[in-house]
Amino acid sequence: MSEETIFSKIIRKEIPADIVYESDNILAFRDINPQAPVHILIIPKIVLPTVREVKGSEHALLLGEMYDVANKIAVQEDIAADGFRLVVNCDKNGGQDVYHLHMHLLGGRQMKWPPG
Ligand code: DGP
Repeated sequence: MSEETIFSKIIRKEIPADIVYESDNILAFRDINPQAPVHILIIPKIVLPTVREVKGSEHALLLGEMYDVANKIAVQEDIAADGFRLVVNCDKNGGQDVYHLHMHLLGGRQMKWPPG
């Protein structure tokens, strides 16, 4: 997969971001347009444009690491005890704007259901 988005530039540190976590496979940084007191994007360093490109047989460890990172950051940001929300938008109806797979970690306030 080679489709580049702004997130590829953030991974390569060509544009700045407020990075809160980095490993060989994952980067996490604060969303530029936060929808909650804590709003962090957790992304794989490989380009998977949407959830539809995710294959359990190939990406299970990577997805597992994304959840591990979400839990780690939730503790780091002091939102683990009260709870938080993880969101992955997919394509037009899902409200996806950036076509590089990302998990939103949202917390620090009461979330509503159903989401908008
Ligand atoms: P989505 O709608 O699920 O594709 O979410 C994309 C998110 O990415 C959106 O909440 C805003 C955020 N975003 C877009 N461009 C940038 C950027 O250049 N820097 C940072 N930190 N966040 C960005």
